[in-house]
Amino acid sequence: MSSRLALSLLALATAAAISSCGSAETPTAAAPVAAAPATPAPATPAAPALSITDPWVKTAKKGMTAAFGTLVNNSGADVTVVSGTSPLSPMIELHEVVDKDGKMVMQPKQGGFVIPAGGSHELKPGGDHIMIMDAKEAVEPGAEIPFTLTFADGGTFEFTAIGKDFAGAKEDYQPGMDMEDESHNG
Ligand SMILES: [Cu+2]
Repeated sequence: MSSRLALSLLALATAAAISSCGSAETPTAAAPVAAAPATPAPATPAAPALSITDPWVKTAKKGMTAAFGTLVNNSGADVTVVSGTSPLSPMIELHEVVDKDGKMVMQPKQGGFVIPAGGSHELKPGGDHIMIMDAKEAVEPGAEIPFTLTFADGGTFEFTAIGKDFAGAKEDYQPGMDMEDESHNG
């Protein structure tokens, strides 16, 4: 082997060593974030037209009692509630309280409860209420009583009202009070 050739080989080896050391740098750029799987947005059902705030039922023995709460209309159109049902009683009516010759009496509300678009309608002792005419069992504090309201357009709304003691209203929803005679005949 000539000395020239040996030098050339050494030069090649040296160059190779330099170049392999020169690129020891590791990539620091963060790996691109994997694109999130293209999951379609969950199908959100249209918000129900109606909701109710703090629904409750006056505790009672069997017989008459009433349900209250604030009906809230989440839609852009008026909602009219025309009837209601509940497993508690086969007879549910929508009532209002009116002043008849200075006496507060309750009676079925003609046309039902109208909840204005984007507004609310309060059901409260002494005012509009969901009348339970013939409860088949006692309503205890904390009881959960399901109700279904039906709209004029045939739609329905279900909620659960909670049994609650209440003694602050002028009217009494127990049978035997004089208001019953006036308001529940036919
Ligand atoms: Cu009533």
